[in-house]
Amino acid sequence: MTNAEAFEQAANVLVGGVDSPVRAWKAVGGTPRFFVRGEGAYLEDVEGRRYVDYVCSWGPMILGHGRPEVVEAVCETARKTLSFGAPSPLETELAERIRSFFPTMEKIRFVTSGTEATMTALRLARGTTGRPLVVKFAGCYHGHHDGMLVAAGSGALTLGTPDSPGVPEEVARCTLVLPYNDIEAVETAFQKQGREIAAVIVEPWAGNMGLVPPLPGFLESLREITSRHGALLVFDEVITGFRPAEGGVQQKMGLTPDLTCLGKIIGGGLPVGAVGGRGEIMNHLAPLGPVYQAGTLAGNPVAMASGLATLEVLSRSDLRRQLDHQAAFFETGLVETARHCGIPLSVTRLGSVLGLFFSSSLPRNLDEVRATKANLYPAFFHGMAERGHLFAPSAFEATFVSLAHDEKILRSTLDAAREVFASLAERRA
Ligand code: KE4
Repeated sequence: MTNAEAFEQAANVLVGGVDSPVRAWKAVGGTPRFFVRGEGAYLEDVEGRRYVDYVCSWGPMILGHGRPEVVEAVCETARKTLSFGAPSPLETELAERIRSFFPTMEKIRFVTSGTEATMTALRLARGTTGRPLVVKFAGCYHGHHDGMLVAAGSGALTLGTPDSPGVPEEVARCTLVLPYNDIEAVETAFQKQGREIAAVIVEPWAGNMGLVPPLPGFLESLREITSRHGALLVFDEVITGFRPAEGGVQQKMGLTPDLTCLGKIIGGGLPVGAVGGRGEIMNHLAPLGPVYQAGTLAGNPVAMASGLATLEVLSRSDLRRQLDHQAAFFETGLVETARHCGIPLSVTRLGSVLGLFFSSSLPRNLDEVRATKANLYPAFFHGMAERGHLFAPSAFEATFVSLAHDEKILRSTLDAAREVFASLAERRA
């Protein structure tokens, strides 16, 4: 079977042939690859072709595919149960492990996706403050629940408008969308509507428009403003959790959000999300409090075992140092290779997650990301894919390096990048 045949057959029953839109390659064109096996840094498609994988399932596969400790933990647990629908010590064990790295997550609730984690966090914020509005930032993605599928209103300070059919105006109007890194806009919003704002939700490093770092003082100011106005600060660390350090950005920068959302890595590839924070907030959740939330497979034992095994391997300092060293090597190599070929490329890096921008300067918000030469990205993507190196099928996603991406593999990718950058330079000449 070819990828084209697999795609045609899939599209006959799955909407767009996929179960998540970005996988359809619409942003870069071409036929998405259908995979049958992952091994270390590699994926193998239905045609038997192998690719070095820089998507890593959008973050969870930080150890690479098929890491023995994780597979063994999953198999051992699956032999006992696939799901209880009742409490198991594994949930407590993973929650305690997470709290040891994220002390701000005094109490935790597991869910089965990052979307559910942020949805629960914002319901909690509204439920505990009694306020209707939340603030998010353009270019940040917090999952697909209605209140987050909102575009900035006509003026930056007007209430949101739906960013997808099916999102009621009334819901969208409860979300204020501001420019990332624009603390003045946040200050003004709170001066005008502070009494109505329940929370500010932010990706502390924005991983859904490439990877855009916070400007110095941005996160600290968010903390000060929200505290001053009695609003909650929600860190969406679904991507950044365990990347720069085991305690995410909040540990790296010594910040204390009121609520934190995690996902991806804490499931090691199986469906897990988590929301956590001070007990005085979290205890508003059912069954202790009135804020309802539930889930059939929340805290699934096999997923818990996968997350525990993943975090155990990640806790080995020698391996974490190795991962960071590999990612730093890759970052430097990409910048130097592009410069050698005369291609404007800026790269950001947070531990082992990177952002690639075809621009000589680093963007600070969505408008500046859009102003980069993202039109070069599809040619880059396909040039690399043809050579067996698979990056995200969208310029607005991050690039992930796993523990399995050793220097030999990274060098092979840099060699391919040199050829692709050279061909891009020729086209531009
Ligand atoms: P999920 O519901 O997809 O597990 O998590 C939503 C989410 C929440 N917060 C952040 C910061 C996220 O990045 C995500 C999901 N990330 C995307 C890729 N950037 C998932 C990939 C996809 O949508 O197919």
